[in-house]
Amino acid sequence: MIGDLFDTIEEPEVNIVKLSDGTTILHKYAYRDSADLMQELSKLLKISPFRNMVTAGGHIINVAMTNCGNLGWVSDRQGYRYSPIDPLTGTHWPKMPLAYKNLAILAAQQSGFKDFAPTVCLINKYLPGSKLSLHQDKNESTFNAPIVSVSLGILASFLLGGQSRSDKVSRIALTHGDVMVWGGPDRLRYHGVAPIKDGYHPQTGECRINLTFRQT
Ligand code: MD6
Ligand code: FE
Repeated sequence: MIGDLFDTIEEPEVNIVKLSDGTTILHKYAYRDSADLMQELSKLLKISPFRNMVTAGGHIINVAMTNCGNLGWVSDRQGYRYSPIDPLTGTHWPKMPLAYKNLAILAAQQSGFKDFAPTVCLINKYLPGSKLSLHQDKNESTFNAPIVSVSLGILASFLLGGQSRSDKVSRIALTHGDVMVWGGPDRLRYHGVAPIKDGYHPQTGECRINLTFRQT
C-alpha cells in the first residue's frame, strides 16, 4: 500500500509491433534512455552544431541536421553523400556515443536484424512546420542493414509508403521514445514526415529530434 504512494513516476510500457516482414515499431523503446540520449546530444552539438544544409538545387532544407559516427550524411550543391568530415568544422564528426550505438543495435535485434553495426547517426531537428517529403534512403553502400529511427520530443506523423512512390501511404504517430526499424524486404520503402504541429516536450522544448542510424 505504502508503495503506491511513491509509484508516481510512471514509465510507459514498451510495445513491439511488427507491421510487416521488414518493418517494426518499438513503442517507447528509447523512453527510459531518453534523458541520457539528450545529454549526449548537447555534448556532441558543441562539436558539430545543427545547421540547415542546401540541396543540389539550392533549396535550404528546413530540417536542421548534424551527425555523429564514422561518417555523416551531408547535402550541398554537389548533392547528397556520406562524408567522414563535417564540412562546417573541417574535422571528423563526433564519435557515436555508446548509449546511441547500443540502443540502435538492440532495437535492430528486437526487430530481427542481428548483425546491425551502425556507422552513421544522422540527427534531425524538426521545428513546427518542418516536414520531410516522401523518399527512399538509398545513398548507403549496402541495403543489407536496416534503418533504425529514434523519435524524441514532440509528436510526428510518420509517412510509411511502399516500394514505389505511388503505393498507399499510412500515417504512424511517433512520440517521445518510439523507435522504427525498417530493413530486409522493406529497406527501400518510401517514407517521410508530415508537417510537424506545434507542441512542447519537457526534454526537447518545442521541437522533435530524430536519430537515424545507418550502416554504410
Ligand atoms: C525521420 N528521417 O526524421 C526520418 N532520411 O523520422 C529520414 O527518413 C531521413 O532525416 C534521409 C535523410 C534524412 C532523413
Ligand atoms: Fe529517410
